[in-house]
Amino acid sequence: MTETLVSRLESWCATDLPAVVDRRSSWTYATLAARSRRIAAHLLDGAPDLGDARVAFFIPPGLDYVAVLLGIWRAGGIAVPLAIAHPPAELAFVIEDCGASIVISTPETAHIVASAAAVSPSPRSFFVVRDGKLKLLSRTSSTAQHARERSESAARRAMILYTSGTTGKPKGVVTTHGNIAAQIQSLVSAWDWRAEDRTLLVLPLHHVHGIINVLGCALWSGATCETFPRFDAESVWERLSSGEISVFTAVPTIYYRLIASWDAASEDERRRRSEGVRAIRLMMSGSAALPLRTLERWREISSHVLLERYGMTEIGMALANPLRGVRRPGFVGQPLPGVDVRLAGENGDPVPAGTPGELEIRGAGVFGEYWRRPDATREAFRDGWFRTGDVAVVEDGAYRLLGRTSIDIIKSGGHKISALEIEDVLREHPAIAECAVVGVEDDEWGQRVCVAVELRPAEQLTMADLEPWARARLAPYKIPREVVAVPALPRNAMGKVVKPDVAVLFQSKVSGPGEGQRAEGKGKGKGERAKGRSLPPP
Ligand code: MLC
Ligand code: AMP
Repeated sequence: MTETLVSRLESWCATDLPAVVDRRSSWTYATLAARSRRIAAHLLDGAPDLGDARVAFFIPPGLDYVAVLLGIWRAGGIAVPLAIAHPPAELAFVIEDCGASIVISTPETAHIVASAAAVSPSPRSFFVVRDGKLKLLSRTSSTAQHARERSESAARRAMILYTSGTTGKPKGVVTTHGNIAAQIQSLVSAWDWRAEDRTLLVLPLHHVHGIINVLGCALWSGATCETFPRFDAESVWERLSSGEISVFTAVPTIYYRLIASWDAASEDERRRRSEGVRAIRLMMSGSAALPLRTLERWREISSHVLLERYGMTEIGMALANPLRGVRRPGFVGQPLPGVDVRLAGENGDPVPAGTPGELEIRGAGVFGEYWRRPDATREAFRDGWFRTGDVAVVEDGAYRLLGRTSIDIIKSGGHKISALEIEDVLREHPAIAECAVVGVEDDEWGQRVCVAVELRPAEQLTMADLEPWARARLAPYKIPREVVAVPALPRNAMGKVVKPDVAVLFQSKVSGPGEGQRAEGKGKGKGERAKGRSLPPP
């Protein structure tokens, strides 16, 4: 029988190894397993199986998150982790789209989730969790409606993660227990995870980077996962330099922040940090392109050459620089174990070496479907290969990413963002007649979200006006950091907005007053801020 994360967890229960460390305590594998069993029993309420019921949960990283995740799987449910940073409007979309019949939060966050869940009239049960104990707050449906044989078999759906695409609203990526096991096993083998490892989780737990690369690999291996409620450079440095951490992975923005914190520290403190961090055996970066400058500064500070790898919500990880051997700056290495990779041209045929093509992926870790989106699922595959939408080239045997096929996909702080989704929301603003959202290169964030707007007659719009309005509707990382008003958006002969020309508005110097109004957001990290200008009407 194929192993799953739950069966692996059982195998560590006989040890007294710590599985999860959070702000409250250190919890052994045996305790974690016991808590997850109790949660499963509570969710089942006497029924044999949850029958693939979707269980959405809004829990910060820590024991309760992990126990709930495993409890859902033990009970035969599909886990849908909600993003802690999201406003109720975005949470409501996910809860509704996945058709969650059970929602779980902490007592402290119950009001946020309750207001999100209340938006839809669908019947559901609402629990809060504390120290591995569930308490029912309200129930308008029977939890276990479709009872059937209980199992965590490889083919069974396990998790739905929401990801932005080119179609506006996020889509639910469904992975099975088998997909998750394959994604984790590939990394455990490539990066030599073992029970003696101790990792630091500073990433959010609604993305594969945090769930698979950190938590999943640690639990699979009997290692220890120290969780942080959220990223904070000073406390992360404290742990990284403690000599107790062996594996660390993060997005480039986090390394940027750690470098800024090191730069701001006293000379003694810098020395202490630099010496302490050397004890780590493996430091990795991914989810967005690692700028050369960040890689080099980190090498000077820590003596580590960051291992850069490439992945995606739909596939887990696909390409990586080697654990041992030369890590080439600017490259994402070679296929990970169990992953087939090819580069395809527009007609779908593989391209010759040295020619750029779209990255396509095959393997046991690749997801099977977008939740209730058969058309989107069909379009995502070509001859059994998953089309990533990323363009790459192979040079001297290693892959180098060149960009994306869609300009409407933005990566900011490691989060994938759909420009179209933001535009749909912004068009609801009373001052905005039309808008175009673009990602503009940024040292700290990779890309920052910017918007050009055509205003309604006699309207004005500054970032100060837009920010609070957007904050109520969009996750913080989707909020535009700069807005520029133009008489007319640049369009081609077909009337389609020309996004590269929009991006230029934010990269060029101010060309004079009266050509458009602009206001900058509070985004940090760009030494030389671009000044905007207006385009003349076409
Ligand atoms: C937040 N801010 C931003 C921003 N996000 N500014 C510009 N662009 C953005 N994207 C601003 C806020 O408004 C706020 O400003 C300040 O930064 C702090 O905000 P925050 O929400 O507290 O952010 P912070 O905690 O600092 O978050 C930064 C971060 C976070 C890098 C820790 O974004 C993060 O955890 N990113 C990782 C995402 C991830 O895990 N991706 C993996 C996807 S999976 P002010 O002025 O109010 O202070 C994947 C596959 C793969 O990609 O390959 O791994
Ligand atoms: P997500 O959909 O959030 O899982 O993000 C996946 C996307 O992140 C990929 O399609 C890439 O565009 C991007 N990505 C991941 N790793 C890297 C990397 N090392 N370099 C550049 N882009 C990356």
